[in-house]
Amino acid sequence: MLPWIVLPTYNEAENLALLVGELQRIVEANFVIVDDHSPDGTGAIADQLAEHNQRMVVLHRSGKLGLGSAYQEGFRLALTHGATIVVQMDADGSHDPKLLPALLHQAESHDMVIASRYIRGGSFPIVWYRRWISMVGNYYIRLLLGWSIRDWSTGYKVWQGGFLQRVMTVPSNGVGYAWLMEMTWITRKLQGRIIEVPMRFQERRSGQSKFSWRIATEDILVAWKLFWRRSNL
Ligand SMILES: Nc1nc2c(ncn2[C@@H]2O[C@H](COP(=O)(O)OP(=O)(O)O)[C@@H](O)[C@H]2O)c(=O)[nH]1
Ligand SMILES: [Mg+2]
Repeated sequence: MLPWIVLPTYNEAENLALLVGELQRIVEANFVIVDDHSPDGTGAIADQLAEHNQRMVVLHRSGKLGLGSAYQEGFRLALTHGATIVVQMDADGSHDPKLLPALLHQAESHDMVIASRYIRGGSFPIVWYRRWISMVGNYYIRLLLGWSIRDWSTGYKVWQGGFLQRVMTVPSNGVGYAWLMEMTWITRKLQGRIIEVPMRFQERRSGQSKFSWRIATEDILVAWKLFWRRSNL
């Protein structure tokens, strides 16, 4: 069974085709692109790509509904098709496709594989204030939710389909980036087998980040909610 790669997009017109091309050279896979009616026409580019690839499905949503909710829809679709391995990655070129074979290899013996910026060998060479926000934010999440995970907020992960199905049945709070951390928290509570693999994060290839203070606030609030939930799933 081929892996399913889920790519959420919002204004990634200049990045999407390049990324899909790179991925196709590296792995044979099914694709789900979840586009939130990007004003820059990313949705139409996704449709063109899908015309030439029978293994690609494009989900068009009515508007910008959040990164976490885009992943949830993409994951559900992949799982409905019986996915045994599901890949989660950004569509802006920050997550290196060349790392994917190593992540897939680890997914043979783990339920969730984290591409991690914060273990030895990982790095995060982006503009200083974003690096600072991520490092401080991640430190704060580790204080609340646990030291055993080094990178709580990465968006590059590989899941075993059966385990992901279980994780998806647990109610979650986050609809934005906070959901990334929440999935890791649920995985730990379900005693999933987790491994972190070092990743050299790259600056996005083109376009602008959708990160905002509203998203950061959601992260902080959800981290506290999870802290108070403790072991209650
Ligand atoms: N479908 C969808 N994709 C999103 C949304 N917000 C961000 N993305 C995508 O999620 C990925 C990560 O977003 P990005 O702006 O690069 O965040 P950053 O890496 O934290 O700066 C990119 O592929 C975005 O296009 C959203 O609301 N809906
Ligand atoms: Mg990015």
